[in-house]
Amino acid sequence: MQLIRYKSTIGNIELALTDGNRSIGRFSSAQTTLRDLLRLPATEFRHSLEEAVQNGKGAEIGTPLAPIDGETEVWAAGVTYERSEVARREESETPDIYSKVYAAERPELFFKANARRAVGQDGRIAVRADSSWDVPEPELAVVSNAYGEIVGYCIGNDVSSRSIEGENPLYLPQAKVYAGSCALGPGITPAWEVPDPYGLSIHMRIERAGKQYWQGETSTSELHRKLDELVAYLYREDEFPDGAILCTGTALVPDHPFTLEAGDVVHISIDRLGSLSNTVVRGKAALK
Ligand code: DO4
Ligand code: MG
Repeated sequence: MQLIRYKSTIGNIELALTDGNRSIGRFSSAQTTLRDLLRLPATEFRHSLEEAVQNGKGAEIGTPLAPIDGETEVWAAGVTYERSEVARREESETPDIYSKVYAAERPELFFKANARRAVGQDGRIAVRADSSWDVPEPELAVVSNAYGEIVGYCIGNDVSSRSIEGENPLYLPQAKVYAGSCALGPGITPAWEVPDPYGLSIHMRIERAGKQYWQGETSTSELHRKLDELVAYLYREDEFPDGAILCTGTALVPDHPFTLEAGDVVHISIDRLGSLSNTVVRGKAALK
């Protein structure tokens, strides 16, 4: 089951529960938002979804949207897989900060996006016009409510500039946060339907000019941190009244000289969470 946000044929933004493509549940109020649900404790969140399934199927699903609204924030963790630690050391003039943070008790967490910036299934993602080395980062994203409880999971793409990050780690916000840098989707799979989040395979395929150009696979079993520990650090000294979506780091980093190009299509799939596909454009003007 997935909690999907979509635009209906008459232009309303609605939520539905699906089994992939078909609606299998609807909320009693068409005005229910994800933010409303993320303000609930986990037990009530579950009850709302179960009640929506009891209400029976809803209207046909329209255009999919990113599963985020209101003031929910997207954050991301860095250097949580060995592959990421090695790749950052290779690209950086200050390699030891990456080995230190990989081993440290405190994780690296950074702000990534908000609802306005995130795109969903089939939305366009972007590489910066002023960057020369760009990659997608397929990540398991953890959805937590206002109380810091993990209520679901989705796929996240932490699209990043490696040339800007590699030049100086203080440029991280510019390498990570810009128009078109975040994709989420296809929907939110409830936490109780993912009994082992440390046993999910993650697959990424990049298509260029209609042909497969790069592909790789990994598993969340390689994750060097615990998901509840990452979420606990995020909520330690901050509040998220509309919940948060935390991308938990990448283990798939295409080797140099791979760089994303306009027209590439990035397909990410994660066990139990479905798949997320996005086409790449260069520069914010191309997103309009
Ligand atoms: O330290 C830079 C960010 C690393 C990152 O985004 C990742 O490991 O996924
Ligand atoms: Mg990342």
